[in-house]
Amino acid sequence: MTAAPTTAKRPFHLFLIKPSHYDDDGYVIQWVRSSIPSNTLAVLNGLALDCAERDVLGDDAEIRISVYDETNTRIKPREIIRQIREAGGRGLVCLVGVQTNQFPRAVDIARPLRAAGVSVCIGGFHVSGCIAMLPDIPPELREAMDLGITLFAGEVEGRLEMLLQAADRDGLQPLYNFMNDLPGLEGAAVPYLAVDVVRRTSGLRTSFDAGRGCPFLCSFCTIINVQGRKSRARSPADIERIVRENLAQGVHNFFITDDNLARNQNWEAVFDRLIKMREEEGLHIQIVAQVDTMAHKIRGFIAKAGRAGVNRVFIGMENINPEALKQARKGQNQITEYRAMLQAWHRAGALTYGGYILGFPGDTPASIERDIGIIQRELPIDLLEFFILTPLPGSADHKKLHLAGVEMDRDMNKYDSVHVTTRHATMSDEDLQRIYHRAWDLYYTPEHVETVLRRAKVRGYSPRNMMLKLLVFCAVPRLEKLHPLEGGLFRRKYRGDRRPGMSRENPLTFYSRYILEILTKHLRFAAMYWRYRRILKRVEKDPRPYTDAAIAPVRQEDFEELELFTASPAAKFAVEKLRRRSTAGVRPSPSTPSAAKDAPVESTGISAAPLS
Ligand code: B12
Ligand code: SF4
Repeated sequence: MTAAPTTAKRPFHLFLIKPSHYDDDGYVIQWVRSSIPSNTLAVLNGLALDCAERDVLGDDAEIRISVYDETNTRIKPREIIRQIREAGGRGLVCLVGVQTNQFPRAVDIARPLRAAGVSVCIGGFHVSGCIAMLPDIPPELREAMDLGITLFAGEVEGRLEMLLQAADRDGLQPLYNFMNDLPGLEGAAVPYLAVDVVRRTSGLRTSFDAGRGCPFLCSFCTIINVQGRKSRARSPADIERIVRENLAQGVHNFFITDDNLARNQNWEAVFDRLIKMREEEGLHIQIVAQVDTMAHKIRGFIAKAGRAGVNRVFIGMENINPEALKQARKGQNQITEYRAMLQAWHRAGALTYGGYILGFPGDTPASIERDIGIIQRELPIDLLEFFILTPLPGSADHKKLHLAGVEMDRDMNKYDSVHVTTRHATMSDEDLQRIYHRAWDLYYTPEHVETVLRRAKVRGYSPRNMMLKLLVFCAVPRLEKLHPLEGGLFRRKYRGDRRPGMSRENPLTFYSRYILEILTKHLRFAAMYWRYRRILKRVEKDPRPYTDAAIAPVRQEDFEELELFTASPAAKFAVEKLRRRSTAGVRPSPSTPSAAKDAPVESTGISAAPLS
């Protein structure tokens, strides 16, 4: 992974490391193969390659770049120190894309490096989010600066050159703050990971961000406060270049990491290019994308997405209770649109993943259980992923609690959306944590797995493919107590890589437990696979036609008949409001930021007309 030295120039070692975080036992979450490559790593690598090509440290210097993702590679600080010292050169270790939950681990990696005098810089959402939203620098950032770590807030496009030059002359500042100056992305060096780095993840899939920024205002969201609400996009020509470069190295699968591709100002031009490449040149391109729940209202968006190769979409559904959505300032999510929206994605051939948040003020274990049942029966979502409502630094929610002095967990490692980090209005921490873990079991029951497979068969989606996706998605939370996005193939644990403050275990205890764990987890996985396979066989063999309330066409009567619209006063009110608006002929567009403030609704949800 280290670029081989080519000349006798003085070396400058640039290490780009994406840190992982600790599990509840204090071991680094690490796999032989992790699930998704880090896009931040791809972005930083693309920028670094560009700096190296332009000789930004002078003709006499050679920038040697090493790229590591800790979720699939063990980081050995001693080895980094040795490499820098042996080459007699200078160097910089960049800890990249550091989220809040990864900040403690990033500092632990940095500690021995700093003790050896190596320059270290940390950037990513934790630093940027805190600097953007908090009146003071929080203690963990201060502690990092006290260790001599440089913090970088903001985006590094157009700035890496300056940073490398400062590191080369030992002149790094403690804090760089570019939060008020978001760079344009047109013409910026494109994200790139060599295929040997991509191979360390499963599925040979790479990623790129086609753009940044989202117009909406969700209170739990960090993105709008870090990357802004205005769409900044890469040019369609750059996107084509990224895709072609990856096709040339045999990578055909892409995760477009835009939080909301539907609001990328260039979506249509980008899709048109991809459609041309697929339909005219016959290139094999498959895309996973993230979109909002009103994307089906953008004329042509879903149909073009399907033709461009989008075969999986993550949809921020968040909740089916309009009251919860309103509290979270997610008024653009209209439950009256959910069925039409999901059906539109299915018509385009895409598999749908719904993000679902637990822990809104009105939630109780009973209401969560009821709502999951309604989703199973009435919404044609394929995979559902659960998160605990978390005050992530960088979000309006976090700022509000911080300013009000409300207690939040001080251990940043826990801010991964699967741990409770602040008090809920009515549930105890234990109750919320319990119902969070139970939610996965409630949704992924054998009966519901069968239903999802039957629905897939009806629309011509491979039930086998669907079965495998369901299996992997529910195995990680069940077996590892981790979110599936943090999962991978074959868990690695190193006795010496335990969180400081937690004792190093006796080798006998550590290895015997590790082996036992591997055996039991694999046996449980095999049992799950066996059970799912039996369900698949049953579905495949069954010749009877199938339908249910979720996949039936959207009708006027749904509003009276489906629990989705009658289970709570807020749901009934949402229908009432829609009727009033449609009678008045109001058609605000959800694609504009101002409309987002105002719970945008189009009137079509009330008719049975296809929506995209
Ligand atoms: C793709 C993605 C993922 C992918 C891959 C991770 C990755 N980094 O690529 C997957 C699916 C695995 C993932 C998982 C999770 N994610 Co995620 N993810 C994203 C997403 C959508 C895009 C990341 C990205 O590529 N951004 C574009 C890059 C270029 O931006 P960037 O990271 O900020 O980097 C720029 C600057 O910060 C700076 N910079 C960054 N690092 C460095 C380092 C140095 C030295 C310097 C100088 C500059 C610098 O320069 C970069 C270029 O301008 C973001 C949201 C977002 N819009 O960023 C959420 C986000 C980062 N994820 C988040 C979270 C919480 C998670 C999860 C815990 C699950 C969850 N609850 O969503 C897991 C954690 C698992 C893990 N091991 O990472 C949060 C983090 C918030 C926070 N305060 O911690 C975000 C912001 C979304 C949110 N919910 O608010 N995620
Ligand atoms: S839709 Fe909401 S949660 Fe999603 S990126 Fe936009 S503001 Fe954030």
